[in-house]
Amino acid sequence: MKIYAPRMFLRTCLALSALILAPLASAATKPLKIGFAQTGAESAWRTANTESMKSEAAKRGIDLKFADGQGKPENQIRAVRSFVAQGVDVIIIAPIETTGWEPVLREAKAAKIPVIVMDRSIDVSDESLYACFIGSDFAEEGRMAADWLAKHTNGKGRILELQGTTGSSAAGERKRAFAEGIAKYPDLKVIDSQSGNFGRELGKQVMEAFLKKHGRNFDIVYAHNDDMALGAIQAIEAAGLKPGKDVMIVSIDAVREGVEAVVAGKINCTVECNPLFGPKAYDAAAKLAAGQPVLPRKQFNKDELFDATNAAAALPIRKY
Ligand code: GYE
Repeated sequence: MKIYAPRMFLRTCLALSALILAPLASAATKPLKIGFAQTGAESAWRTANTESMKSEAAKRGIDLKFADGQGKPENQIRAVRSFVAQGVDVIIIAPIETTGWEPVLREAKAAKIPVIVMDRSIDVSDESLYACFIGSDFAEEGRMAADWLAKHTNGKGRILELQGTTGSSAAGERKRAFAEGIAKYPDLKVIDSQSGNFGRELGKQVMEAFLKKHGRNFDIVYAHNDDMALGAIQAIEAAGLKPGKDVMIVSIDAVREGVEAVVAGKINCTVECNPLFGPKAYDAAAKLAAGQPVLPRKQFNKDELFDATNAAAALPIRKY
């Protein structure tokens, strides 16, 4: 009897701990339910971003609710509201515009659903409305483009600017930081600036309008993304000019086609903006779902720049 007592005690302990641990273990293996409000499908960058988010979710067994905003802010707000109604564990947004988010984020907060702002930033008066930001430093990208241009033009040239989506942090910061970067060079000037909404077709149309308006009286095109630069290249070639030679072209994203255009000598420089957020975003989501904070609260990718000196070597190892 005496011999068996400790054994029985041990057995009881094991049975009890199994009872206690079972629900915890099943909570840990329950797939995370994540709502992702994407901007739309405006560019090659966006396609790579969506791919990264979907494939990484599949790899991790995440139950992903994907909403394509089709470029309309009201669609995104509606999507986030429906994620709240569905009771997802975490919400991720890639905001089209910086403004308009407060009411729906307050609803998510009231429902205790943490929100990750990814890619582009938002303006809110209450920073506690989202848990963390994971994205790119658009101001740094604009600065890098400006510095490259200043160096390769000896601080001289008339610039036509193709802006991204009006109201987006990506366009706003790439414009502002670029303007600041060239401000030290009085002979390097933006002579016209229009939105091409980050799209290839619109980039081409805006460039056609620029060519009609300015004739040959410009030297440089600064596009906020590769898609618009590639559209502009079509318009420039149709006008009988050589992109990369007659017109210097600087853009942002460094998607595969952009880097290929650098190798072909048609884009002079493209500043990288990495779209592969899947792993980082879901690491953060898992932490938040477990009640842990994501630190640092704002995380920025480090981006490179590609021009004639390094594009060819980089091409075979580009992942997007
Ligand atoms: O540069 C552009 C896309 O927000 C960084 O959005 C993103 C931008 C990217 O459509 O191609």
